[in-house]
Amino acid sequence: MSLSARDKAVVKGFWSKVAGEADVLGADALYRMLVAYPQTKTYFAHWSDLGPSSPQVKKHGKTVMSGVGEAVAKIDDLVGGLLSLSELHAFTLRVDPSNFKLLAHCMMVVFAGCYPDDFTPEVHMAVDKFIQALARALSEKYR
Ligand code: HNI
Repeated sequence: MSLSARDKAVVKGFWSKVAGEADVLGADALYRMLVAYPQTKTYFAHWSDLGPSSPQVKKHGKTVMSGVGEAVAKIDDLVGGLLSLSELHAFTLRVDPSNFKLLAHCMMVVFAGCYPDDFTPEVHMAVDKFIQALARALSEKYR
């Protein structure tokens, strides 16, 4: 399921609206993932605090969203653009790729909750396609 030119334009338009809030959105999505899918906490066992106001969750939420912003910029070649990030998750961090879908879902929930007017069904579809493509690109180096 590749992104059409229209999908890409919709994703870029939505991202330009939310990018200013990306740090908070990322922390929200990350915290939601840790609570709703507690098995994901295993990767962050070295953090002292996994709560909603944890500085580590906030900082990492920002980091993850900078990765998403980078992916928006590289939307025409997600696999190439995210290769080193994929290598990092596959070989160094050893994150099971099924977790990418869990975080992607949490991002969708946060987008919908924070931007009920902008997150129309059309935006939902395009952003979902994009974020699934991002998850696939991140899984690229696993085999
Ligand atoms: Ni992820 C580090 C981006 C999903 C666990 N992750 C990063 C970094 C970026 C990033 C950027 C920092 C890289 C660096 O230091 O060079 N991660 C992303 C993106 C997604 C994602 C864009 C999906 C949308 N990561 C996940 C998931 C998990 C995950 C689903 C586990 C459940 N990531 C990690 C861990 C680190 C990490 C663990 C290292 C964090 C640390 O500081 O210890």
